[in-house]
Amino acid sequence: MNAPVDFSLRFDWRVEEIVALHDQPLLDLVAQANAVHRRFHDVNDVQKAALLSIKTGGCPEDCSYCPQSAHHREVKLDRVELMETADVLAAARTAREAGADRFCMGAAWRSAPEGKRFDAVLDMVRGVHALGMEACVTLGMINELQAKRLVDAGLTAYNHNLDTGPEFYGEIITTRTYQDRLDTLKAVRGAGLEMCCGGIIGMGESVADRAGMLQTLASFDPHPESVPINALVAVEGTPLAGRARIDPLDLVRMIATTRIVMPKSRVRLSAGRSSLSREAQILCLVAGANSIFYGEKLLTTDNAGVNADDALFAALAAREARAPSAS
Ligand code: SAM
Ligand code: DTB
Ligand code: SF4
Repeated sequence: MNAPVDFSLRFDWRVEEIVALHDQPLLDLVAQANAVHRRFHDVNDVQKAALLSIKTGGCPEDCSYCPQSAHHREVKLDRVELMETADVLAAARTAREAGADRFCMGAAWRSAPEGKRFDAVLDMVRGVHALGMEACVTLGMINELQAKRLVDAGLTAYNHNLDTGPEFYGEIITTRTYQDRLDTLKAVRGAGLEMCCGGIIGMGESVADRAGMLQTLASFDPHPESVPINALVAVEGTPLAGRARIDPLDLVRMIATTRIVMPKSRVRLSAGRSSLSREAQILCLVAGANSIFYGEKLLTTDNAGVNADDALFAALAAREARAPSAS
């Protein structure tokens, strides 16, 4: 017999409960996640979020997965200082024309700077907002005053990932703590911004670590409005370069579990999509993902590509009625 599906919004999930959900037979897990998804969302509404790196490389943090860390000198990456606002807005316009609903801007900073550069980011946010798109930024740590200024400029959401569970975190990043991340998230919520917060799988963490991250995320009341789930893109020159790609079905399990513990959130199938087949991506959508990064590039690495994505959306659409064939 199938277990009854729990549709309640809970903020008190225990790690063991999340592990048990995650590890159940795959078809039970996907069926539950899909039932929760249908209860809370229109399953045909898949958000397209465009992503642009507005300041690239040279970051003082030592995140092991990240090609933009200045600690990883072997990575082949050109540093680019903060882009001109006009160029950012031209990219936003192109993304809107291609069908993106949200425009996300990422900067390789440990924390958002004060002064001219922050003012420039505020201008970018104002411009994206004026285009009628949702605006999201990820600038590293911010305080509540900066968060409030971003709200006034028309920002929809702030992205700041926990990346992994609290116990594994120290294996991946040593230059800032889990608590630093939580403090920024508090500033984000305190200012009334939507919270975009998720993490990465495939860095060598256990299922309990993945569940630990979901438990922390699901303890926010309300839950983060969006939850990006990234599969590690193992970039040459980073300490995680040698890591094998995760099994796509591990991503399906992670997405399904995320959907069940945070029923109302937008779950974003994020980095790593370019190595998934069309069918694996569709399985992720069946398991509760309802947003993707759309565009040729993520921040510094290749994304799935607009042509492949247009084909993906075409495959998802209703089929035109066809005349019966003569043969
Ligand atoms: N510097 C800011 C910060 O860390 O908050 C913003 C940019 S940072 C690149 C945003 C997120 O991208 C990280 O928190 C991480 O989850 C994700 N990310 C970075 N490199 C990645 C990789 N190689 N594979 C998968 N996700 C990655
Ligand atoms: C998120 O969770 N994933 C995006 C976005 N938020 C900023 C970034 C993915 C980066 C992948 C590696 C790269 O392209 O540099
Ligand atoms: Fe810097 Fe963000 Fe990359 Fe960490 S993830 S090295 S903070 S750009």
